Amino acid sequence: MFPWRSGPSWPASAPTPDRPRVLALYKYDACPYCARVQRALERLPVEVERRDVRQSPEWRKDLVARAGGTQVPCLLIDDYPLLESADIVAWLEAYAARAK
Ligand SMILES: N[C@@H](CCC(=O)N[C@@H](CS)C(=O)NCC(=O)O)C(=O)O
Repeated sequence: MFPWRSGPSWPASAPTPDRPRVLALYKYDACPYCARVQRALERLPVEVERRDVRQSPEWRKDLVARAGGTQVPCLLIDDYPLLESADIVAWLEAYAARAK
């Protein structure tokens, strides 16, 4: 009836958050959208490797290769690059909830 209220907010092509995944966050500290994701990670019991694209040109190159651009934050879920901080936080919340 209200399709926009049902289902996840992230792209349907993203891996589902219902089982263990390998996670990495491409970010840099001056980015407010990255800070939003990092704040969520402070309260969620989720292990995420941090990959700072300003501290490491290698991680920046890796981000471009995987996501096709330099936008951060980008959450790598297994091999899938999820963009948009709101979608990333929603996905991480669902991922944290799966373990409960
Ligand atoms: N709507 C995006 C905005 C992300 C964004 O604008 N990130 C900036 C850094 S604060 C960025 O990556 N700019 C470089 C680029 O887009 O290539 C979100 O909420 O994640």
